[in-house]
Amino acid sequence: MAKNQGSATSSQSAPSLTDKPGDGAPAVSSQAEFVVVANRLPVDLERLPDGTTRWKRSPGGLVTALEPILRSNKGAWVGWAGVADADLEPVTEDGLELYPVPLSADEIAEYYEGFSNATLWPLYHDVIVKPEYHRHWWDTYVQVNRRFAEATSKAAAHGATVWIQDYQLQLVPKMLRMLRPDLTIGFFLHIPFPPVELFMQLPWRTEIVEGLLGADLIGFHLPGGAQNFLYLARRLAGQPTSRGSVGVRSKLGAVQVGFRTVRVGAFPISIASGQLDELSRSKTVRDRAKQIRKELGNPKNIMLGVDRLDYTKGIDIRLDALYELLQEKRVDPSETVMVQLATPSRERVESYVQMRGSIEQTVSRINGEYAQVGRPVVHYIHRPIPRDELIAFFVAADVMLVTPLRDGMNLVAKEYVACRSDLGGALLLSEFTGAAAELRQAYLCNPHDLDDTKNAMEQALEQDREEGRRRMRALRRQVLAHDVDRWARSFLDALEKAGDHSTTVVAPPTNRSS
Ligand code: GDG
Repeated sequence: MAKNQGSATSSQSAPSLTDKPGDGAPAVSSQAEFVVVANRLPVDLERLPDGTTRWKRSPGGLVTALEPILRSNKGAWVGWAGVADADLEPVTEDGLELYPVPLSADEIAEYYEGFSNATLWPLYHDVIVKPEYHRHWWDTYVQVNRRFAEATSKAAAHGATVWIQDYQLQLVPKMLRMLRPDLTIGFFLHIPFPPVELFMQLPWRTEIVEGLLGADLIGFHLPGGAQNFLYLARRLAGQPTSRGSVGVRSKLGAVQVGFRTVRVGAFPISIASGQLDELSRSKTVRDRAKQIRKELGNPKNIMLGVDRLDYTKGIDIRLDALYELLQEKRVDPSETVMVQLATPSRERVESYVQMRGSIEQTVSRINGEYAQVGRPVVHYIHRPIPRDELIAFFVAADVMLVTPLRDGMNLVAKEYVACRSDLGGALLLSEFTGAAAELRQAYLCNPHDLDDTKNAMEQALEQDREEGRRRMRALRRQVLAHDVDRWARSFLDALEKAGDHSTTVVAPPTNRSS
């Protein structure tokens, strides 16, 4: 993708790109039978120094999984283009129909950084950080969700199937159903759904539950999330309120909302494991992995962390564990190196600014006390790195550190396993990730228990080669058999069954085996 569209007449703050036929990118021809709705489009609008703009592909698991389905079903994607105040017409880019939803700078601050990432994100992740409840953030969340629903309503053909993604858009299912009762609507939550005691804090808890109940199928990573939701649906949406809630009855896997049945289920997401396995076997990646080991001084053990810099990921915990193991001389700084790749994330949200400061202090403290000149113990990189380079790091690492306090799934754990066709390496994995339900042969730890985390880290560092191969073989069997393609198909199959008023069948892509 990333073709220069060259059609922008952009001002510094507000690019206005109106793609018409003949402007370089073809306009969208007709309504779509299958529509994906996500906060972000699978492409970002990039502003070039000369003032023009272009689409740059932002690859992610979701795009990889859904692209073949989109292509074989006249699919469209509704989402924000990543730039404030950009007024963009629907456009076909590299064969994908894109419906950009505009967001103003204020809306980004209140709907995205505010309600999504400083209210919902911490609330849904066990209130690791205190969620902030602001009425004006909520108002903007409602306003933006309505805009997404309206854009989707325009994009979808009669009887189409719509798949809405994640916590930023929890009101869209109900709003869309009111606009378009003919559609089959699915919703998938990529983060944990919290237990009732936490969810009940939310001043707008009833509206959120009712918003989700607009879908025909609501998917979570784990059965626990589905159960939490079922309980809340009965408790919140089941009682008649001044807002006029409808009566709700729930049983295992389904909620009865008036005459409609809403299905609820667990669909653990995965990665394009076959593709990653193949890439990691290439000579270029293998050579680069060797070179990385050499650049790090060929230490006996390389430990690796790969995360968005987020307080849920437990980066501080793995650093504290390493620090204490060094203090207790259970880890030798002359033969152990840790690499932490930390992608910048949500840098304007206050709790992220504070967390970054404290992590960087711990890195300095460890290096200050244990590094030699030219030989840091912790290598900390705070910028995104290219995909191929990331794969080479996975191949090079002896121990992968995945220690979140709470994580919906954690794809990094699965990516590491997919990259280890040599059966080398060990995975340290927090019990509080969705991935831990599947990756039982990892070195599991409770990240709230520093001693337990230290012990598991030590065991992973000292694992016997044969034991390591046995564990990795079992982990790989799970990850290679359950890939992201299988995830998408299982959700869409269930959605098709759930949407009894549907006239559309979402066909699987023709070029894949099942
Ligand atoms: C949310 C949920 C759930 C990271 N740094 C770089 C880079 N990455 C890639 C990883 C991985 C992805 O980003 C991160 O995915 P995670 O699943 O680990 O975490 P979240 O971003 O929090 O994702 C999570 C997920 O949604 C899917 O449902 O699993 O629980 O929180 O693919 O490899 N990629 C590149 N450079 C980097 O520096 N190229």
